[in-house]
Amino acid sequence: MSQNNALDTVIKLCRSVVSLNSRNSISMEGTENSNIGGLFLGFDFSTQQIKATLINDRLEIVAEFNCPYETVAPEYGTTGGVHLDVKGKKATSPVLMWIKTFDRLLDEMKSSAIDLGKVKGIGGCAQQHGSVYWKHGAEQRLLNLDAHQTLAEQMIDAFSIGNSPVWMDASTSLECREIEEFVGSPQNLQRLTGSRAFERFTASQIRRIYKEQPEGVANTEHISLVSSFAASLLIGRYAPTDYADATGTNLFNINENVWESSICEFCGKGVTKNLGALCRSRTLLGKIAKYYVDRYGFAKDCFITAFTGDTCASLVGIGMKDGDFAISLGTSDTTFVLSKNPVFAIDGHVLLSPVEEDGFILMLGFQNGSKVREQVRSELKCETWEDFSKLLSLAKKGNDGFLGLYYDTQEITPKILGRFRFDPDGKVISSYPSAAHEARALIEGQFLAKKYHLLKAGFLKEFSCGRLFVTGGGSKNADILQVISDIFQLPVYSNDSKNSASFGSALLALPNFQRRKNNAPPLDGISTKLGVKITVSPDKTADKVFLALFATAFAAPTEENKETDLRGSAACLPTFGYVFGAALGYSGVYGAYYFGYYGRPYGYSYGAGYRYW
Ligand code: XUL
Repeated sequence: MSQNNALDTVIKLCRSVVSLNSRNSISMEGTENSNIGGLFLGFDFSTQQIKATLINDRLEIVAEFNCPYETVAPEYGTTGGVHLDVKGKKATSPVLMWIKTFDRLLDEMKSSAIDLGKVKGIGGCAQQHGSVYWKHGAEQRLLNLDAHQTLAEQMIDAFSIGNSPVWMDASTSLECREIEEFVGSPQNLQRLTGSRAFERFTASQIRRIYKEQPEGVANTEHISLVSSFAASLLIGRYAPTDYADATGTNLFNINENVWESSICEFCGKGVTKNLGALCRSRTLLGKIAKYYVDRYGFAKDCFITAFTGDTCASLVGIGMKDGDFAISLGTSDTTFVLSKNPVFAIDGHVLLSPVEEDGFILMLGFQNGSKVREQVRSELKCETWEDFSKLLSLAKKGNDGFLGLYYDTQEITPKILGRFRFDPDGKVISSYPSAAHEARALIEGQFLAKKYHLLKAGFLKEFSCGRLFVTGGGSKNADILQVISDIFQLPVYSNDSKNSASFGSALLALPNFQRRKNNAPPLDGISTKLGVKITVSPDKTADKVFLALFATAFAAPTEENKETDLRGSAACLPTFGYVFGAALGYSGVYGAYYFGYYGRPYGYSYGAGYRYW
């Protein structure tokens, strides 16, 4: 596609989103005439695109924009914004591609009917864990941005590492082990930073870059996360990293709220200094840089709130409260629970909440989310999700016992790669009796696995009283929501918007959401504002079917299969077959689970009457 065609596409895309919202909420003309007290803007620098949501002070969405990197900046040759070397497990994104796309998004906003001078505050979020390496002298450039040039033109030579590692990277297992050894054990690291070492987390990425790219490192004056990088562009100087996103690095001491300098320095000499300042989530960073006032017509007293991780912003965007739990269906899928208690499950993450200062997010990440769903959909020759849904409906709930686990790129939870199809006896098969079985095997497998890992992490009891939210692009598919509702046996709350992260970011720019001492943001009513409601309810008769399938899939290893029982973290897969009979019995009232981590099994049992099993 030529650049001009690409630009046209983006313009059409952006315009159509604006006009769509004009019809659905408040028209652009309406905005001009309705004496609105001000507008608030939220950005989401996500994996495949930058999104922006503009709201008014009644929390109504005025406009949404969406610029995909691949379309705006095809010359970088990414797939969905990422250079993915599946074999080497490396995943990076060009920093300048992000900046060029941001330039384009701002141009689009300026050429729409929106008066950017009315924007009173800007908040933002980004994909978590990625890191950006600024070259010596880069902050000077930020301080002296020239309104006659694009950001990309001015920042062309501002990065010491041109390709930033992103959260999809799985290539740093060695560095993860080194970091865990350095602090004594995975458990020690988790107690200190909220997570054991994960490949996608920033610490192991920095350590590898410091080993492999010494020249780039010598030229580095500052390291940002993607969120603080984006905020830096807007305030025209290095922005601090907010606590919530910092908890996704393995570098932040969650007990003392400081960079853990021992780990930082183990990853690379001078890293503590290069990471710079931290701030509490929702802190007001200061005014927008003059560049945006002169070039785009923003008001000079437009304020920027600290940017955060996308998970953190989206939980604000759907109004989640303590005890609630969410499944976010995006490029990756994530599950997260808001809790007042940190639960240190070895495969899970404890992040600091951006909402309440004494709150935590208990999170599990699943790398193979919508990309795999899209891939299988296209393999099954379904042009649309409606076609896929039709296929799904041709197979019964429980899929006659057929199940599949599809990990096209190395999975995070558990650490595994490959596609695994099972027949009702648990035998590995290469294909299913029908396309409908394949569609259902994929979707049921994805959510049964999530439930298993949430249980294993001990997060389930945390949300048993809360609401189950499903967000992200995939949440628009009612049939997928029904599978989730049936598997979890809970009503599902969702809404029509795919953009809870950028909406949440816009909320964070509102004065009463920003941090003032240790206030909590007023989340009451947010769910309703965003149209979040119960969209599907569980089919109670499906409970039994899924109990059986679940127990079959994730039953205890036996003497015969324990060598190949892959459910633990190091290598994990459900093993079927050997236990089929026992599983059906198990699915009644009593049960005992045994699962291993690093080859050390431990027991977990549920008694009679336990709600889920
Ligand atoms: C969360 C994670 C992903 C990215 C994607 O830990 O790795 O959800 O934040 O945006």
